[in-house]
Amino acid sequence: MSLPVEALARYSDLHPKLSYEKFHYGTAGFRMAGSLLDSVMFRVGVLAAIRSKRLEGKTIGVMVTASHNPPVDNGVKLVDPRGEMLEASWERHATVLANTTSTDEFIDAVDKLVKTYKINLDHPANVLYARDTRPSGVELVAALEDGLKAMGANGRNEGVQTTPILHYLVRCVNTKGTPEAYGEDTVEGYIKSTADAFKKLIAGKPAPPPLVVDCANGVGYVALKQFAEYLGPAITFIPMNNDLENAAALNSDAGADYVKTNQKFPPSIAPVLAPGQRACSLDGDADRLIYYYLNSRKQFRLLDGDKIAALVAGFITDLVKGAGLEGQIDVGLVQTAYANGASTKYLEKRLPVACVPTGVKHLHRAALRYGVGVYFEANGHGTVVFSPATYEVLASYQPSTPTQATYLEYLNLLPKLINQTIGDALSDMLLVEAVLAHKHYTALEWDSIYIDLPNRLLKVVVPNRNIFQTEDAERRLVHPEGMQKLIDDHVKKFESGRAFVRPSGTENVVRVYAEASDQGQADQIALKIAGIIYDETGGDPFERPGEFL
Ligand code: G16
Repeated sequence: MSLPVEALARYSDLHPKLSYEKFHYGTAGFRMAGSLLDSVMFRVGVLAAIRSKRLEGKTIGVMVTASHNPPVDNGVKLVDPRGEMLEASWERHATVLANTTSTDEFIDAVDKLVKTYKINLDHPANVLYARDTRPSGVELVAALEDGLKAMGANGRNEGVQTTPILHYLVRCVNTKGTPEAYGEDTVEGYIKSTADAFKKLIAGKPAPPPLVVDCANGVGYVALKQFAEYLGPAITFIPMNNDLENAAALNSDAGADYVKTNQKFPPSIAPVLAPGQRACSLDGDADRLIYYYLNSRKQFRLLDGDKIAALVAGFITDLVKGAGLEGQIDVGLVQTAYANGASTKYLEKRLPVACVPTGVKHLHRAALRYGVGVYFEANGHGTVVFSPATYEVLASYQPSTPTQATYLEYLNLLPKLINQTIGDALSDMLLVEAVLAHKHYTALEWDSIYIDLPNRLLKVVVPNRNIFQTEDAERRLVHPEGMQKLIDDHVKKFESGRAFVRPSGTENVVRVYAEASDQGQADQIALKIAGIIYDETGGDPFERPGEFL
């Protein structure tokens, strides 16, 4: 079969590129105002089909979401056959195709891609896709489908789903009938197997107290309802921010990003929490999870991705030791520069810790190097991955005592509870609740594992964020020249001061992170650096004047 040039041209003409727009496949795919993405979606459809053919018909996933971004934004990312993020080298191809300026140029670029990889177009193309609750998703999915039609690809539309469910389904479809079969390739199958593993893991433990879940007015609420059905009395949820009718409500004064960035309760949650009661927030596509609670002094306390990582890594390390598998299974942790310095200090004393650039794909890759790799970004993205060697050890190990056998049983349940393709806020939430039940921890006890250094996160709108280039896992700037020295000179004036600047991959801003021994100092560092960026680039230090973001 040759490239279907006529169909490509016909469909491509229906989705012309806006001449002024520059697209970039960033941290989490393409992401910007939904109204600008029509041509991108069509081209992503074509690219997904080509990638599938390249992989001899393996199913490729496409998720239409802008996650934590405001409701007017939308986005799209591709998922590789194992449910992981698109291979890095193909991100460049996505960017190239999205930026071709005419149908002819687009078809030439597609042709070049096919020839470069010597892709046999006779292979079938299979693409599984879903979208979040954003209204713009409807038309964008239609554009994506035109891309699939142009290539004669088979599409499987999963409708409105969370991002982690899409990733899971892709892996299940591709491993079906193989020794690596990951599970039943249905949403129901996923929910049921995850819920079953949770119920087994907490059998005999005190039932967790009712949990307030902020659904960010997004698709996470749909999945939470499904989970609740299968979990029955094992755990009770109090869903909040579950308005799916009002599109403008998505992520508005709600959700994991709101809580983490503002370091405060979503306004709707504060009045319903009793002191000590835990609550958690999902984000717009339910792949981030942040916990928090009200302490006895009626203050907000954050339990972010770092605290989740410490809790989970500690639990797994205990299980490995308890089962007598120390030395046979190595547990490691992966963080980014955003990890609170206190968490890194605490964790480094207990297990190997790696630091990588922001973006799930980087953390995931690094975590695969361990027997059990735990990774969490401070913003609540994360999961645990088990290596093939670990699966083998768990399957063949003969425990010597009943206690070891019990720990082994718990270890064997974890891979069934955890979505290993990408972090799922909901399965992560069940994991946290199971660990807390095992450890008999209250929110306060969990919080006390280590004490966070006060910190501040700001965003600065700059004329061109692409001039910001980093090194050392984004901890230092190499460009604009001289800016890192200005930052260093300022930060060294503060005890325990640490700060870094990096361009966002999902928003048109530069992010500033600062931490120090007290909040006033962390704020001072962050503000000063925002000022430096402003002076050097002519940026706007605040997206909304006077407010920390
Ligand atoms: C995406 C990525 C995350 C990243 C976040 C913020 O999350 O998947 O790994 O931490 O963007 O990235 P940046 O600081 O580059 O904007 P999400 O939840 O928005 O898809």
